[in-house]
Amino acid sequence: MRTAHRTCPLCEAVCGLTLTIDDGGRVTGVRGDDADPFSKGFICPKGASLGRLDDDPDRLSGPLVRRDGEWHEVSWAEAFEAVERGLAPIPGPARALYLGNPNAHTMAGLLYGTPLARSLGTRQIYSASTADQMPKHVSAGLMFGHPLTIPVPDLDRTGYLLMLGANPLESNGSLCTAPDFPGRLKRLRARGGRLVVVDPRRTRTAALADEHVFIRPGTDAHLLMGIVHTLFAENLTDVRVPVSGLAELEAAARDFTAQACARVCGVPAELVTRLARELAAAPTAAVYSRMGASTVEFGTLTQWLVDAVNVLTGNLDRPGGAMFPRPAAEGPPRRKPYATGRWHSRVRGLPEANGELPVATLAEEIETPGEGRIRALVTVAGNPVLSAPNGTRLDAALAGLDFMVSVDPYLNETTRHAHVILPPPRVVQSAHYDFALLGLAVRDYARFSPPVVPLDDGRPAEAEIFARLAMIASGQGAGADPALLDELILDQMLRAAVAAPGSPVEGRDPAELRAMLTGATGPELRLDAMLRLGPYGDWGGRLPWGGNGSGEGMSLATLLDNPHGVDIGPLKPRLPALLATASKTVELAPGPILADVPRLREALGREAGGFVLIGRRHLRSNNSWMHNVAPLVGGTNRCTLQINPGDVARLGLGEHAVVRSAAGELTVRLEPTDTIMPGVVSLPHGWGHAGTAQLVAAKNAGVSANALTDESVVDPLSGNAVFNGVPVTLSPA
Ligand SMILES: Nc1nc2c(c(=O)[nH]1)N[C@H]1C(S)=C(S)[C@@H](COP(=O)(O)OP(=O)(O)OC[C@H]3O[C@@H](n4cnc5c(=O)[nH]c(N)nc54)[C@H](O)[C@@H]3O)O[C@H]1N2
Ligand SMILES: Nc1nc2c(c(=O)[nH]1)N[C@H]1C(S)=C(S)[C@@H](COP(=O)(O)OP(=O)(O)OC[C@H]3O[C@@H](n4cnc5c(=O)[nH]c(N)nc54)[C@H](O)[C@@H]3O)O[C@H]1N2
Ligand code: SF4
Ligand SMILES: [Mo]
Repeated sequence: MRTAHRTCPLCEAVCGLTLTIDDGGRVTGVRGDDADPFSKGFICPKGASLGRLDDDPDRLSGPLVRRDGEWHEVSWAEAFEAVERGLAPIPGPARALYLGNPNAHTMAGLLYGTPLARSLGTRQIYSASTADQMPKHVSAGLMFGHPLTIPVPDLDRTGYLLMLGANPLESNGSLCTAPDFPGRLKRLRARGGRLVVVDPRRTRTAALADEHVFIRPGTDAHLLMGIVHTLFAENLTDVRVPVSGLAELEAAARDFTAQACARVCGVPAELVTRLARELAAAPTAAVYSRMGASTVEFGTLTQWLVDAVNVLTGNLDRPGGAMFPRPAAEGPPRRKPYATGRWHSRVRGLPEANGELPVATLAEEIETPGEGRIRALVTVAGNPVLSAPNGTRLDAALAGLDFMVSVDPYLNETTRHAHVILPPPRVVQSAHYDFALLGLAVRDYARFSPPVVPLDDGRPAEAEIFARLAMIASGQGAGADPALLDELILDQMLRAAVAAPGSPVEGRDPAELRAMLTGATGPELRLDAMLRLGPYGDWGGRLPWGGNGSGEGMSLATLLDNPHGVDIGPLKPRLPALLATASKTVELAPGPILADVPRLREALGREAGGFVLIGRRHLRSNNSWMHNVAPLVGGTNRCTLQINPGDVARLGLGEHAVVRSAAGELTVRLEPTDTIMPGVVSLPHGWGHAGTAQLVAAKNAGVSANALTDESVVDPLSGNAVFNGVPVTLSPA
């Protein structure tokens, strides 16, 4: 028996865990790491089940190859050869890549996703981002110049938090890395701050708030426009950062009076004006929104308005407001201003964003004949059959591919269509650094976890699987040495750094820098380089990393010496230096966004009628892939349709109902509850388990919400899927 420390990879809260490991390398106990300066011992039921997840007997222990409908266990060498045979005959433009959500939590996904995408030689790149937060990337790109320049609410210091479409008591937070989010919200209230939650359901987060506001799904942009209108109309604006487009924003908001907006949202007009006044009057305030206000038909407009309100109330980039983290492994600044639509999807002509096409168009890109039709697909850590809009259609499309390879620990609804499945090693056998999430954290903080248990003989790390796939895709063959790819990438990184004017290593010799790097593997060497080049790095970073006066710069060795993590301190103002827009100001009225405002204006005239569907998350679940861990399924974690009891009575429904949308129909079990607005129904996603090798999940199959969501409707600016506010009809089963 021994203990080991590791960051939890299961959600965005990056909690430190202390694991008990037995002699066989099994995880026998998990608790929160009290010595972690950021999470301070916090843990949730998912983190506590990490051992069960790690030990799940249904996880694949080695690669599988499908021949004539039968699965065969093969060696790793045979599996990579099968990938080469399958991929080589298919030309680049007919290949596609889908990267799922856990790639945001693995070093492999963040370090090799882009090299793999490039080596496939295609523009058919997809990810879970267009089923999630792409509207935020697009609004941040257009307003601040970089799609990752995303402000987070300064949770620990703010005096007023307006939260729209987020439920951190279940999700533990998203695009806002904050271990023990519930505790931080309670402390906000305890210090006299105010929390207002806007949600069509009275969630656990809403129950904890000072005020909960029901809103008709999909109408947050109207609510926020009403607030912007009021701020201008009542002279409440207090802009403290350099901006462009202030007058254009005021003009855009002119028709959106509190009365006009309130009608659409189903909220009282007095509330819209009061929220505007409270935000303006609060000593510090932040507006924060997530999934519920992103995966909607006005997703990008909503995300833009969130930050526009933060600017107008003087709260952007100030302590207690909405601030920009400064992560230790921050990359070099962007040079070219941000733009979307540099190319368009082949079938529907949807714009590229961040180099990706919308997952809502993936099925038709596979089905539709013609040049550039997708014939081969690589998926890594994704289950789009359950997570993409109209997953039913995608399920059928995947069955028609010439070749598919999936990197995933499970044979599931998506990977069953693959010809080759390559399972990554266990969580505890992988090193961990949160390249993405630490850039969204409410404190500047860094933590690296080396593997807790060594790899089994002959088993590749996930980074090596990625590197091998990339080398096969670029024609170097199944036998190429993956270390060569890491050296190539390191060389490019160091060359760019020494050539960049003002970089801490400007003019130095890349070979000399390469010789200084330490790390046991390619990913660790690359992390070391990024830390040393970063803002606190020992190659000339301008701040002491720990604020402890040591003056020592950050490197991989620093993090290995501090296994519980390093607290760098509270967020600090970063504007205007961070801005990468052409004007070097915050763009309050970017052209593409203004061009979408008429659509919002037209919707002012809409009459509410009929039912709309929204989603739901549960603390003991995670999208589609934790339903095979017995302690996490059952109880309240069930696939039911929440509906207001008044609607049940009015429609004469029984225990089940048939739900129909433009895309499909389902028979679902009802859960009447007055926590949901009349006219709104809520179904969690990620259920509908079928055709998998997961025994527990099969017994708790449920139905897939994405049999109802409609892939033909997207947020036009980002191409993002619309999961909330889907029109449906209900009838007795
Ligand atoms: N336990 C658990 N944690 C998770 C996940 C999980 O599945 N389970 N998933 C992870 C992932 S991938 C993500 S992206 C994050 C998401 O993190 P969050 O966004 O915090 O999570 P959700 O529970 O989806 O919260 C969305 C809320 O929006 C509400 N809503 C729906 N439609 C609307 C609308 O039109 N307007 C408004 N104002 N509200 C609306 C819903 O009722 C819901 O309460 O969670 C992550 N963490
Ligand atoms: N209706 C509806 N649909 C939704 C949502 C919603 O709220 N409502 N939410 C959307 C959101 S926010 C998201 S992010 C997407 C998620 O969409 P996806 O990412 O496509 O789906 P997940 O269910 O997260 O699938 C994750 C997969 O990764 C595998 N996996 C887990 N860990 C690892 C690992 O370390 N390495 C590898 N290689 N594989 C791993 C799991 O076995 C699983 O197959 O779903 C979206 N879909
Ligand atoms: S809150 Fe998230 S990071 Fe923390 S223990 Fe739970 S799943 Fe892991
Ligand atoms: Mo997500």
